[in-house]
Amino acid sequence: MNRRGTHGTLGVAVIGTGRMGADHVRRIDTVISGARVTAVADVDAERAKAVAARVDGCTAHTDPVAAMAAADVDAVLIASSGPAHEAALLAAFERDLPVLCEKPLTPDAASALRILQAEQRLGHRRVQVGFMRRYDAEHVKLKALLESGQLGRPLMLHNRHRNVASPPFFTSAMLITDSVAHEADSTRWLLGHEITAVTVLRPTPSDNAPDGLRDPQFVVFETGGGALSDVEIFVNCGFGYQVQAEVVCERGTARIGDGHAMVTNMAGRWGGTIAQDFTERFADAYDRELQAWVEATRRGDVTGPSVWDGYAAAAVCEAGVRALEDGGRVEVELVERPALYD
Ligand code: NAD
Ligand code: ISE
Repeated sequence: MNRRGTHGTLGVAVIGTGRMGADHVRRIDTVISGARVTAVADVDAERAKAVAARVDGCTAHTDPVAAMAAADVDAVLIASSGPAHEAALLAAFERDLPVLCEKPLTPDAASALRILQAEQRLGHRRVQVGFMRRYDAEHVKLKALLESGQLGRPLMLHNRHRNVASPPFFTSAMLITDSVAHEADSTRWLLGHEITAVTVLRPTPSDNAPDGLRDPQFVVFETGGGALSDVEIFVNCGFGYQVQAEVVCERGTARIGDGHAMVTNMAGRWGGTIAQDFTERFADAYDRELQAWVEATRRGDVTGPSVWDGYAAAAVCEAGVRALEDGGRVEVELVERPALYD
């Protein structure tokens, strides 16, 4: 069914008006075309009201279900905290509303599997998961190069994922479930194989990490194609936000994320600047991600990272958390991939 809404544009209910939710509301309102925010919901009533007040005709709610039932809502964008995603997804499924769900789909494999089963009961795909790296120009270029076969078969992928500082609620497990979730997806997507096992090595924590936080960590993914993918995750590096990847193939290598868009020479030094957070580094990717979702939804289609991708990433992260806690290598357990996601 095409969804163009009563005013010719897609009416979107945004669930969760924190950092990402508020940024997505701004994006829909002022950057992308074909959609408008008609309702927002946040358990923090003041936050919801403040965000709604910036958008003409937008209503504010504390209950996500009330926002989905509000006038002129054709689709839902879920940007609440990870543990709240399952309830919001199931509520959207009850109304058969198209969804863009921020990563992680859900924080663990069991709840992600429940979403996979619920979408199968609907009988059609309804969800695009917010793995925005798939819309980042450098990642798209790297994927195309790998698919061209020019470099030969990928042997190793080296990833570096650094944040300036972690939020106060961050736990050692969240370095995997909230941060490395991105590499779980980008590894599967770039290499075209499922991740089969995870090992997590734990260097002595940085003195700059909050007490008790295991930061940094070094994660190794084994993949079904035989290639290895390693991830340095360091969420209190202090100096900037960096997401870099280098793939080593049989006939060459390719590297992205160095941020050398502009190099300056001044006073006997050369250099550039480093982005300070994801909203800066991935601004264009989020714009393209949302525009793609709106366009697909308006023509009655669902594209991009699927519930299967969200479930697979959750299963990889769950194995990663066990590897972090117990040490050693943990195999990833996946159910059989349903035909809906072929
Ligand atoms: P945040 O804490 O700033 O915002 C979350 C908001 O959700 C808060 O305002 C909170 O009150 C609200 N909330 C919590 N439970 C709710 C519920 N049951 N119903 C309605 N609202 C509820 O967090 P954030 O950084 O904006 O992250 C939100 C989501 O976006 C998370 O899933 C996170 O992993 C994801 N995220 C993605 C990226 C990315 O690069 N793609 C970056 C940051 C965050
Ligand atoms: C955050 O939730 C994100 O998704 C960012 O992209 C990531 O860099 C960060 O580590 C996460 O906490």
